[in-house]
Amino acid sequence: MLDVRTTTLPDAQTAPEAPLSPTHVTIRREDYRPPDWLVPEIQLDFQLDTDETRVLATLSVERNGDHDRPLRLDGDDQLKLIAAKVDGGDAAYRMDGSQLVIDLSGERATIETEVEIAPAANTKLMGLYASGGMLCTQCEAEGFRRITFFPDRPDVLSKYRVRMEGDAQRFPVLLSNGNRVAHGNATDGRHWADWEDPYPKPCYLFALVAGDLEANRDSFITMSGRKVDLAIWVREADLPKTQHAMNSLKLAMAWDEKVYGREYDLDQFNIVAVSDFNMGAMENKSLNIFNSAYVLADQETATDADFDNIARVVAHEYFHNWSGDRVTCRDWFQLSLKEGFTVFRDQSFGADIGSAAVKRIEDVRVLRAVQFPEDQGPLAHPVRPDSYIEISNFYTATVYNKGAEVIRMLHTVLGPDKFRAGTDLYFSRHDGEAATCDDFVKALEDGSGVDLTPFKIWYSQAGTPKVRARLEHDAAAKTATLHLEQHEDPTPGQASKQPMPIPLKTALIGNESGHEICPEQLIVLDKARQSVAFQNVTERPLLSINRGFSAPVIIQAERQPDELERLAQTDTDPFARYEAMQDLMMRALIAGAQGESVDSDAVIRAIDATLKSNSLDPAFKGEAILLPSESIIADRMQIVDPGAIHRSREALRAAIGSALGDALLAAHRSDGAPGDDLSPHAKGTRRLRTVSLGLIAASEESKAARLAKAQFDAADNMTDRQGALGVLVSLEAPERKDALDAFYERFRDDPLVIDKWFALQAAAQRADTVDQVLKLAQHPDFVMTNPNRLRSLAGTFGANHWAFHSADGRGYAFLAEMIVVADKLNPQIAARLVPPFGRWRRLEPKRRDMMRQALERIAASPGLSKDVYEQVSKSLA
Ligand code: 0A1
Ligand code: ZN
Repeated sequence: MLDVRTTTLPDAQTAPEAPLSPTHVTIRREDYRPPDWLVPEIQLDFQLDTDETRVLATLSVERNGDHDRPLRLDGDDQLKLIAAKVDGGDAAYRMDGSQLVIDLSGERATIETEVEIAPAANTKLMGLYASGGMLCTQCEAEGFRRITFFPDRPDVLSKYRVRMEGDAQRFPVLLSNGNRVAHGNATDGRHWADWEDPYPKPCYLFALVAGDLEANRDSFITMSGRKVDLAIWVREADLPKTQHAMNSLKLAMAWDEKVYGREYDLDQFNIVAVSDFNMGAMENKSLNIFNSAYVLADQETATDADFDNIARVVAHEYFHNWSGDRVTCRDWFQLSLKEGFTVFRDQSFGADIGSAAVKRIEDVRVLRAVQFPEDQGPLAHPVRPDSYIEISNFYTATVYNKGAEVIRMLHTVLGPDKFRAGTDLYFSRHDGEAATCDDFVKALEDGSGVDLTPFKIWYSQAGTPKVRARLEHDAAAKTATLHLEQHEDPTPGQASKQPMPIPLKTALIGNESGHEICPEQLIVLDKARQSVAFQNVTERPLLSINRGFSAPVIIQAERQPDELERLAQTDTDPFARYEAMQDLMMRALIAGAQGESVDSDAVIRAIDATLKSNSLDPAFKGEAILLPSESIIADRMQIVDPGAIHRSREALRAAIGSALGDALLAAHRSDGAPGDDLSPHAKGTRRLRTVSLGLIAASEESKAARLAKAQFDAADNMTDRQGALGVLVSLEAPERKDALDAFYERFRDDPLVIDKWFALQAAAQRADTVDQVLKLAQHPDFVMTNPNRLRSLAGTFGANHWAFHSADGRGYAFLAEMIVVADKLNPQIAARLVPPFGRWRRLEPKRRDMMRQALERIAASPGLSKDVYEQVSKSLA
């Protein structure tokens, strides 16, 4: 799973083809060819050691089709080849780059290779690497070639038998995929274990773990009555923090049976937490490996958002057992086949176990904060990309989150029953296969009997469509006409665009009655322009459109502030109410940023009514009164002046804070949320408490500092503590340093909490944030080799719009330097820091030049990885 944690502040920023390079090859989807050789079986033998591990691989290979091409096994400069044999005799092989090439005359052969690798020196964290004394693997997308020579592509499926041997003291636990079939002691204090996975799988799903770990054990009885042993493996001291992950796993297993009819298929399911991990987690068959941030939680150290993220990611990886493992991808261009679908599944799970309305708002907030900018910038690509230089760069919000929106639209147009018929057919038709996005849509069509051809354009056309909407009312005739127009801007490599089918859930709300005078209907806008007529419009109608965010588009609706204000109070769809508030705020914020006069009264009245409403739950209130972030405002502007946007937003926050001081204080003080209560109501109460505090701080700094320090000191949970600190870090008050120091002292031995300490300061809304961040980069606890730590400082800073775009250019210089240094250790993580630079074209001229120069400096640095090269060259193009 991607790690898309946005910043932790309650009211902060949320988080053409590249020029040809002689060394970096572009891979194209249209060049796909089935594999020349298949590998039905593989036996791996590991002699494990942190510094030097030996890997003996025995592959049974079979010619695939009628051709005379040689066997090509992918490798990597990390592999030291010791020996290679064909059918027991020395092989005549040659190297072509990092590929091992062997000419074979027969239809099948047995290939043996022996290599040596150095896990402790593996800072890329791809392949076999060391983390905190243990050994673990990460093979997706192309890490298996850093373990042994193999056709490292997802359409080569093999049955795996694994023997692992290592020091019994240092590695008492030895895990791999499938079932442990034998184990025993070897000489010299070593021991071994044999594992067999009965399900053929691509090598990206291979996993191995060796370490000194303890398990939280439990079991699950499947719908057919089989008992599955569950284990979550962590360091002994962390065992008390694993119960939430275990509960989430069991909920997810039951949910997938109920909603998709999918049962778990092995007798064991293991999760292992590691501290050094490039992403969120990985769905290796029956041996999921997790970033410890998505496993470990307790009341004192984890926020409500952390608890929710753990449930989400545990479910996501578990759901991959079917959408990813049993049915996998033919090639990496099809990544969204498993990722978009699995994100849709984890989002639906989250909606079912919590508040569906709030979950939808949160998911859309992430989409807008991360995917919309991607789709509108130089790194825009379709959900199913056409080409890549480095596939790791395509684990993006477009493939994951927009991919999930595409599945959601298919679900919307088919309805739940037909959708389920389609997914049943998909799983049975393609079980054990490597499939494509087209296969998925075909199965939905065949299962439902509905032609989905027009929707396929969502896989191939990049960019976020814009929809203009204008409602015309004829009071005398009691009719209304909705005029819709769609527009798609060009994106790199796609100069001209086709209209797309856009499913818009739409209703008309009566301005006086507040009722649905025309009930919700699904309009599919599939032409450039379209009009829809409504009858029996008995009062002034208010347009409620894209309800539930039924399509991932930007709606530009002609609605007056008074109409939005009314919709914010009356719309029968909670998402549309939220949206009306956002729209109202956005208009005021853009006007302010453009130096126009701002009417903040409508916003203030809408927030006041929301806070005082008896029918809304606190979680919804907390979301609804949150202003759009500075980067989301920037996305809506032609020319971006980050300073002007910041001032506009702060001015509106201050106006709200001073006008609604009492209501905000009441919301801040609302109690009834003890730290061990994780119900939606308690979580919402905590959220609203801190969001309100943030608005109070915008108008009364010293009072807010006192309140925040009191919240911080009294907190019996991390949500309140971090929330208070998140407000304090942006203030000029003595309480700030006291709280930061106290937090550090208390949690200095807990790396996940110290990540928060770094992130909070990197997200601070202060004039001196760049200075603070530069200082933090010199802090003894700042280590570049740990992806979580690097992200908490550099990643959070890149998402802090005002600070990153500091007028003197030092924000750009800092992040550029971080990228260049990180690239030497871990190119994948370095490349993930590049996207904030993609906005340079729309910046005011001074910043635009400085930003472009920073990108050029990165591009000119010697020995750049293909990961960073691809992102930087595309950003400059
Ligand atoms: N498939 C995983 C995400 C993932 C991708 C690449 C990785 O390599 C560092 C790790 C994880 C998921 O979606 O859960
Ligand atoms: Zn995934």
